[in-house]
Amino acid sequence: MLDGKKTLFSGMQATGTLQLGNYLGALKNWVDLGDEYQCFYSVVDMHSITVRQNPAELRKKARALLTLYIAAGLDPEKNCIYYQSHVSGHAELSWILSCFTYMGELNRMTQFKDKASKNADNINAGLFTYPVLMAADILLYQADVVPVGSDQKQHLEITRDIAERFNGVYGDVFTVPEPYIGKTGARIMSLQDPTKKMSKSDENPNASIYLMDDPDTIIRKFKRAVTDSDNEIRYSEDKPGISNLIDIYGAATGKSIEETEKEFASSGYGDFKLAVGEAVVDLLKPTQDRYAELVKDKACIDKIIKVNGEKADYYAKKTLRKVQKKIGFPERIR
Ligand code: ATP
Ligand code: LTN
Repeated sequence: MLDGKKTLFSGMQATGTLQLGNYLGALKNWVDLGDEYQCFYSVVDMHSITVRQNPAELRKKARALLTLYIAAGLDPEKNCIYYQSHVSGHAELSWILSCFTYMGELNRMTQFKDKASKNADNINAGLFTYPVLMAADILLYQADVVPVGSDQKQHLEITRDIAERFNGVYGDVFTVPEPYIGKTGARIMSLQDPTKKMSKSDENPNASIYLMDDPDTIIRKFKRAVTDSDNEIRYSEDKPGISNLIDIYGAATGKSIEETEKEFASSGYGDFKLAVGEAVVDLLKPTQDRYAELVKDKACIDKIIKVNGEKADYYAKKTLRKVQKKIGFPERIR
């Protein structure tokens, strides 16, 4: 709760080109939920450097991501869309919260284990304490709700534990946030290995649909999607490829699993894959068109970055000062 309004916070790392899972699992819900809350959407570039980044590329990807938030339908007048690195409160609160987080808790994080195994030559302390920075992001804005894909559920649980632990010592300082995980699209799987989640850092470009893929590429990737050898469009654990396509179709069109199974009861895989591809092309087109327009207006994006960065900083400072006072840091002399 901030200024008497329920607050929503979420963010994405500027680690690559957004893929369909980011859109269906997160971004789409941000747009759908936004009206009810005071919203903060961050490009979490400080999280991105837990994996080595090329500086020029990081800058480019961060700006593209911020522009894409707006292109997807987030209004920068109503929502605070900003770079995490422009608000120093994230790092300051993260340090404080790290003193309220246990090594044992961080050791259990599956994303850490996963990323550490993929980056064996750079298992840095930031990768390990990543969830503390994420907790700081959320608690800094007193967020009530955090829309994310289901892979982030564990990070939300640790955020809640840290907030409750801190509140237990110092009184009601932080709002304890709830995750919002959509009913459809919360875990989109790779098109090449449907037992793995679709991820922007996947090396195989055919495994993911990127938000900026053109229609032909999208259709081609769906045609090549790995499925099983029978020809029945049915949602089932032993049919992960087809079940993933049914999920995608449902999330893109709003149709339930049953409706989709019925619609394609007498179709084969070829027809179904084409229909899924066409639904995704239609879903992404408005965002792609708006993005192409927005990138042309450099001054407008620059202004959004400046104004919203200052707004986020104002709210972050409010919480930070409260926390510092509770802890016993000396007051500033003005
Ligand atoms: P990386 O490959 O760099 O780990 P990622 O593609 O997994 O990146 P993140 O930046 O970690 O994406 O996630 C941004 C948001 O998208 C989060 O809310 C996350 O839960 C959601 N998300 C990521 N992948 C998927 C997916 N396959 N299905 C549904 N939601 C997803
Ligand atoms: N950890 C998330 C990105 C992230 C985030 C956040 C999401 C960082 N801070 C705060 C929601 C709220 C990820 O890897 N997808």
